Amino acid sequence: MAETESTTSRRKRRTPEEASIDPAAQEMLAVAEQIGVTTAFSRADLMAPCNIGAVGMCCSLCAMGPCRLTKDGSTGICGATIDTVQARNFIRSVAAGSAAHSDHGRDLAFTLKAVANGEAEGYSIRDIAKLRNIAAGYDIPIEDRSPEEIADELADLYIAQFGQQRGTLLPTRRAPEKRRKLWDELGVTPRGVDREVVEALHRTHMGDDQEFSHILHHAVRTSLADGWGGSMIATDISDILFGTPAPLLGEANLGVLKDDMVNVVVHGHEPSLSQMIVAATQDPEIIEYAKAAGAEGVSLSGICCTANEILMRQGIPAAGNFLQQELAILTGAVEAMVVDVQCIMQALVGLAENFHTKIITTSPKVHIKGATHMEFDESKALTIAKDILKFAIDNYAHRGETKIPDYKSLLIPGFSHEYINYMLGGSYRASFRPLNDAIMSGRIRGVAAVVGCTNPRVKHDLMHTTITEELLKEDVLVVETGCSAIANAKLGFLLGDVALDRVGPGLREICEAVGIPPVLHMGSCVDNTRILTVLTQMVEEGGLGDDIDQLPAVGLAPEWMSEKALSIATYFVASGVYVIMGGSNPVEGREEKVPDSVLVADYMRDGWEELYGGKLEFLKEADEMIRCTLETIDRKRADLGLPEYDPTRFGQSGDARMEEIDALPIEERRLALYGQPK
Ligand code: XCC
Repeated sequence: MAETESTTSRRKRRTPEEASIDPAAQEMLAVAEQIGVTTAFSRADLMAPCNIGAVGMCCSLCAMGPCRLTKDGSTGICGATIDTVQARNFIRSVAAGSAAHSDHGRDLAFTLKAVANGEAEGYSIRDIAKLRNIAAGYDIPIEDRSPEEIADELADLYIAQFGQQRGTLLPTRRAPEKRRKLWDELGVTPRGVDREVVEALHRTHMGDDQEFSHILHHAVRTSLADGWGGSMIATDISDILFGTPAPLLGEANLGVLKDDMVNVVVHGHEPSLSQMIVAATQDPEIIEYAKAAGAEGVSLSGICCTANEILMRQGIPAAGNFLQQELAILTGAVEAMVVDVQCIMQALVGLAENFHTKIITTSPKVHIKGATHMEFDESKALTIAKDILKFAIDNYAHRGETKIPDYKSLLIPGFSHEYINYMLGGSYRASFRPLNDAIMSGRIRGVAAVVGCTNPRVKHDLMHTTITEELLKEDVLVVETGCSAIANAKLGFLLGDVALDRVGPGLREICEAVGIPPVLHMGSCVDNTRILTVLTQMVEEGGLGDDIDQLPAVGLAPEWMSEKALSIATYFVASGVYVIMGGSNPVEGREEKVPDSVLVADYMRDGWEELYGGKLEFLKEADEMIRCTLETIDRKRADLGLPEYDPTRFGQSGDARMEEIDALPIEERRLALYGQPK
């Protein structure tokens, strides 16, 4: 039955405690209730997802439809089967996700070009060593050349990757050799970023590709153009221009907003403008301007991946993850929310009308009706950043009552793959050897990447934190990006001493020896490419097989919601990783098998595993995700001939053990230390 006003209004509304585990979010949801405004949480309660669209069985690709395929054997007016329709919808999502990440990379390549030519106000090349390393990897001459000359050539090479028509997308050469050969044999090596995205759209136009596995074959190629293309380019250039992250102290959650300062929240994904806003907040002219307006200064914080970009590099606090964008406005303390691209809810503008908050759009690609548009232009980036801050400061006088939740947590972000390499071996012995050795000995059972969005269809932050907590107890090292990292930061998992009491004995020893938290925050969503690089370096270090699919590693996106997440999942699968997605499965819904047919969901699990050694699976419950993660890690350990995981073998050394011994009476202490009374 179609959803109507009367059926929606009868749906159960969750209490704030049922909607989120985060007390700051709960407080703001209660405020929303009190003042009678909606949020994504309450709108999700009121609107049931379309049960045909949710499982990819609605085809709206031509005007004979939309055709709703509801039962096995049904077809669209053109005869398209459920398999074909689901695969078409899936690849279109992958293409959109790949396009979003890659267009972000393209814009950064243009910024690099402008910086190299002195045409970008306020920017400079911050990481010359990374620039030289990357350029040398592409055979760009680096000796006796200025950073600008090298950057100019690298920018041209990267810009060309988007429009390249034939050949091989260059960053793919960073994948393990065996993997590259496999991609070549299977015909999925991406040629050019734009070409793969365009072909995905062409293939799904009415009357084109109609064999679901053939459509999905190109979905893989399109996703690889993202992970080993556009996203990797974005990460490289962000590091070159804004600095490669290294650990620093940061804060997360809505409590980072300040009562006595002008609060500017940057939200979206691209670091170009937000980095300039960071610089502008330090400008004496801006500080004076804020003081003249009666504030103590300007306090900058972030939401979503823009937050991660400036948190990782400058320690600018994260006000929250995706589902907290509206909640930040509900505090009444935000003078301006400055948005760029991706994950920005249109509802922000309507909500902000209840407060003094100004929503400022800055990208030529993203306008929102009712928002103030102040377009970003790299040639006068610093001037624009200052104009935005002055606009926010002028708005401080209009602030009414504020309700800032008193919750914030410390975290240590900044684990770029370069830093992980350095921290494991130091300046002269930088290497992944200690990590591989720890996995081979069983101190670390395996590695899990817990990444991705938050989604109001599930309890906010709960899946991310439950899965992370359980995997840490099982001695699994967790790496994170995106909104998942912010979720776990709130519980202290990204802070060594807080988290170490909650991890298994072997992992604890390693974290204490190396001096790291058990959850490594590796950045924004485009920075999932850092995880690809880490996996590749683990393979190249030796002892854990000769390709990524042999590593005891699993990827999880338990609260995913965006099309970008599907692209990321697909390129990880094609790189050899078992990927578990939570929430809804966009290719399920068929209950019986038509004879001789394969379910699309089964194909993504079993068919892709046969081809790539990685597989994609949609699981509903956290327990199931944890079980499947551990089973896969243990199976891969066994396949590598590594000792079976046994936590009782470890935990006899390390800080915790020393503290226990120190607390003993002297005789017992000697016994514990030397095995006999002395
Ligand atoms: Fe968006 Fe990157 Fe998802 Fe968060 S995790 S909701 S995509 S901000 Ni990428």
